[in-house]
Amino acid sequence: MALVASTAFFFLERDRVVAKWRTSLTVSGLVTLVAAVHYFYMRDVWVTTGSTPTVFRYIDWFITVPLLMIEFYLILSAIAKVPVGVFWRLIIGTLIMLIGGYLGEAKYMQAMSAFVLGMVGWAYILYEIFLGEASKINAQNAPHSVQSAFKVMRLIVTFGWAIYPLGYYFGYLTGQDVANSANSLNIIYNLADVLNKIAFGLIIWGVAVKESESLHKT
Ligand SMILES: *C/C=C(C)/C=C/C=C(C)/C=C/C1=C(C)CCCC1(C)C
Repeated sequence: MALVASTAFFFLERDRVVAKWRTSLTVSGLVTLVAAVHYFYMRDVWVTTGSTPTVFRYIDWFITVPLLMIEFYLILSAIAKVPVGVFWRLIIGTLIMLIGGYLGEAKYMQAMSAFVLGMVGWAYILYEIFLGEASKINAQNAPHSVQSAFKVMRLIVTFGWAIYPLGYYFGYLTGQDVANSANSLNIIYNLADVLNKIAFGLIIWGVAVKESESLHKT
C-alpha cells in the first residue's frame, strides 16, 4: 500500500517541478508502481500456496533496479551534459548483478560462483558512482543540493542494497534451512524495498523541488 501511495505521490508532484526534473519523478513513480503490482502477485501466490517464489522478486528487480540506476543518469543530466556511456555502464553492471543472482537462485549455476558474478556487477556499479565518471560529473558540475542527493543515493546503493546479497548469502551459502529463513527474509526484503524504492524516490523528489524553486527565484 505504501508503494501504491508513493506512486500517486510521485506522479502528482510532477507538476510542482520544472520540466527537466519531471522524468526523474516519473521514473520514481514507475519503480513504485511496478513493485506494487509485483507485491500484489506475490500476496496472491502466498495466500494460495503458502510460498513466495523468488522468481517474482527477480521479475520485479529486472525492471525496477535498472530504473533506479537510470535515476543517477537522469539527475546528472538535469544539471550537466552526461556521456551516454555512463548510462550503459550503470545498466550493464545492474544486469550482471541480477543475472548472476538469478542463475544461482534458479540453480542454473553453482550458488557460490553465481554469487561472485553478481557481486562483480554490484562492485562495478559502486565503482562508477563512487570513483567513475558519474561521480566526477557530480563533483565537478552539480550544485550543492544535487551533490548531496547524489551522495545519499549512493549510500543507499551501498548499504540499502547490501541487504539483498546478505539475504542470498544466508539463504544459500550458509547451509541453513531455506524454508525456515524464507519468512524472515521476506520481511527483511519488504523493509529494504521501503528504503530502496520509496525513500530513494523521496530524495530525488526533494532535490527536484529544491532545484525547481531556486530557478523560480532567480
Ligand atoms: C527494489 C529492489 C532492489 C533495489 C533490489 C536490489 C537487488 C540487489 C542489489 C541484489 C544484489 C545481489 C548481489 C549483489 C549478488 C548476487 C545476488 C543478488 C542478486 C541478490
